[in-house]
Order: sequence, then structure tokens, then C-alpha cells
Amino acid sequence: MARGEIVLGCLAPHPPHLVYADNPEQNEPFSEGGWETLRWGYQRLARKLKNIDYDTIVIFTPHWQTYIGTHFLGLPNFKSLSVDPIFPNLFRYHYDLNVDVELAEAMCAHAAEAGIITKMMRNPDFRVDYGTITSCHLLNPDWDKQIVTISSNRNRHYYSVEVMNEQATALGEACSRAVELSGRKVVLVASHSLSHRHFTSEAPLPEDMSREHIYNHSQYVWDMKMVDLMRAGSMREVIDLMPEFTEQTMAETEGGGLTWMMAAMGYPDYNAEIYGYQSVIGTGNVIAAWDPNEQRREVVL
Ligand code: 2X7
Ligand code: FE2
Repeated sequence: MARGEIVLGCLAPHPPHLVYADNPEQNEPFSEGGWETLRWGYQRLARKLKNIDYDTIVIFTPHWQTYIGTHFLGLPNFKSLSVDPIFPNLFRYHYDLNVDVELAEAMCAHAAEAGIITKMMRNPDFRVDYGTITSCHLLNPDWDKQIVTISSNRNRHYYSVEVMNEQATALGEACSRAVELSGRKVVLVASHSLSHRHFTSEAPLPEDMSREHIYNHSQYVWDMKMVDLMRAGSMREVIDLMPEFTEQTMAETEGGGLTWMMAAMGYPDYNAEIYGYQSVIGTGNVIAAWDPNEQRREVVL
């Protein structure tokens, strides 16, 4: 069997607002649009993905939070209605997704071998989190690929951001070994925003873009520093700065997604493709991709 490989890594934020603004048939609420900078960026990245040959999307989500170990979806299909607990007015999405159980089990086993506490989620009534659904929908609206979803262990809250960074690194390395041995071509997805202070009250019309703005300047400066390092191909430095960045901007990197993905990809020293940056209820969101294939890699923005 040929060696498996990671064919692309994506940083894919998941504000449910973006699905709401798109009005797909799976989502019940209706909108007049909004957040086009991010949605157009996602559409461009989704077009790129259509031209890449791959088997499975592996997504790490901060909205499936586990307190004992790291969990993996472990049944071939999950189908239900996902309602965002904070924004039920925006996100009531009917999902029907297929899981690459073989790869999930291999990742779970490799992580366990590395000393990480793990568990397969075999409850057929388990509700898949909105982070997974939002990022997967925007990257692949056709839902024609299998997925593996990995939970976010709350290391940051039990211990510290430094422990989160170390554990997510070990998990990324284990997942990368599992991919290699699986023979699969895999797209990795870290599903989260950057800075994460947000508004405490909602505009009467959520998609009223005259109300959308960056929450504060220091958060914005931090986000831009991270984006500049991504553009420069300095991912080792991004991960080294992660504890400070996460603490100062309450960043959603606290779940470990970007650290996990960069460890799995060996800390790319080539430019990230940047597809857009925009605030959603004041949080900082960048869509970025790391393409190991030099012929395919672009400077997007
Ligand atoms: O989960 C989220 C998020 N990460 C960012 C913005 C808005 C809502 O939900
Ligand atoms: Fe989130």
C-alpha cells in the first residue's frame, strides 16, 4: 500500500453566522447575507479543494469539549439536527455525515500509544458539534467526503496553555503517523477563530454589517502578527508564541487545533495561502491553507 499523506491543512473558522448568511437548504433560518469577505474566501478555498485528490477530512474542533482524554467519532454515520446553543436563531442545521471509522480508529490507537488518553465515540445519538458542521459545510458544501472528528481535551483549563500546546503537539504527531500508515490522502482542518473577545449583545438584525467591527485594537494587532507570520512561513514561531497569544486575546487556539495541525504537518516553512480575514461579532477570523505541493501552492492574498 502507498504511504498516506496530508495533502492540505486548513485553518477554518466556524462562526455559525457564515452558514446562516449562506442560506443552504440544510439550515432553517433565513438571512439577507453578511460577512462576504469570509464567505467568498471559503468559496475560493472550496474550489481549490475540488481540484485536489483526497479521501478524508480530519477535523479538530473546540466545540466538542472532552474532560477525560481525546475522543474520536466512531460510527459510520451521524444524522440529526444541530442547534447552536448560543445562536439558535441562526443555526438549526440538518446534517447527515459519513465517518472514516478505520482512520479514526488508527488515530485513536496511535494517540494511545503515545500516552494520550483516548476514546471512540460510539453513541448513535451523539450530536455532532456546530464547529465541525460549519467548517465542513463551508469547505465542502457537497458533503461528498468522509470525515474524522477529533474532540478538544480541556488541557488549557485543567492545566495551562503550555500543557495544551504540548499535548496537542503529541496528538498531531500521532495523527500524522496514523495517516502515513493508512495509505489515505487526507485534508486536515483546525476549526477555530483567532482572537476571541466578542460582543455581549446581538444587533437586532444579526447580518447588519454596519454593526460588525473588530472588538479592540490590541486583539487586532495580535491577529495581524499571527497572519504575517503565516504569510512568511514562520509556523514554528507561531506555535512558540501560542501561549502568550492565546492568553492575551482569549484566542480560540486554546483548544489546540492549530498546534495539532502544525505538529502533524511538521511546521511548514512555506507561505500559508490566506483566503480572508474578518470579524464576526468582534472575533478575529482568518481562513488559511498550507499546501505541501509546491506546484499547486499560491499567494492568494
Ligand atoms: O463559535 C463561534 C466562534 N468561534 C466565533 C464567532 C461567533 C460564534 O461562534
Ligand atoms: Fe467557536
